Amino acid sequence: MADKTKKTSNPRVVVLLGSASDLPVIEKMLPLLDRFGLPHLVVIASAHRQPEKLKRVVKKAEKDGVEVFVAAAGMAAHLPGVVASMTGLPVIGVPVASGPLAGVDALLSIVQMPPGVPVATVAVGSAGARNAACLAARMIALKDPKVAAAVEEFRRELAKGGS
Ligand code: RP5
Repeated sequence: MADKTKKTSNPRVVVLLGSASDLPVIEKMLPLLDRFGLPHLVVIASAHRQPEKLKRVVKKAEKDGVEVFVAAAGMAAHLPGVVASMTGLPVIGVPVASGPLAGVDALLSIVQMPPGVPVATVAVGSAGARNAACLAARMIALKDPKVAAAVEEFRRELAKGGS
C-alpha cells in the first residue's frame, strides 16, 4: 500500500486513514485545517492491516506534541477506536462510505465505543471530514487565542452565507 504521508514537523493534528482509498473524503478537510492555522500530518495506517505501524505513528505523534487525532475509515472501521485505545488525547472519527452498506457500517462501528474510550463521531463522508477539522479547531481554540479567532472568523463567514 502506498504511503502518502504528508510531511509536517510538529503537527498539531494528525489525520489517520484506513486506506489510500479514503483520501478523497479528507480532501476538503485539509484546507480547513490550514485556514485554522493548524499544521497537520496525513498518514495511512490501517488498524487491521498495519497495526504495528499504527501504534508507532500514534506514539511518535504524541511525542511530537500532537493535540488531536482524526481517524477516517470505512467498512468495519476500527481505526478510530483503536487509536482511542492507544492515547488519552481526543480522537475524532470520520465514517467513510466505502462498502456496500454505504457508510452505515462505519458510522455504527465508530460511534458505538465502550464507556471510557470515547471517539467523537462526525457525519459520514466529506461533511463529516469538514466537521472533524472544525471540531479539532474548536478543541484547540480552548487554549489558543489565535485558533479561537480563526474559528470565530469562519463562523462569521458561515453566518453571511458561506459554506
Ligand atoms: C477500511 O476499508 C478503509 O478505511 C477503507 O475505507 C475500506 C476499504 O479499504 P481498501 O480495500 O480500499 O484498502 O479499512
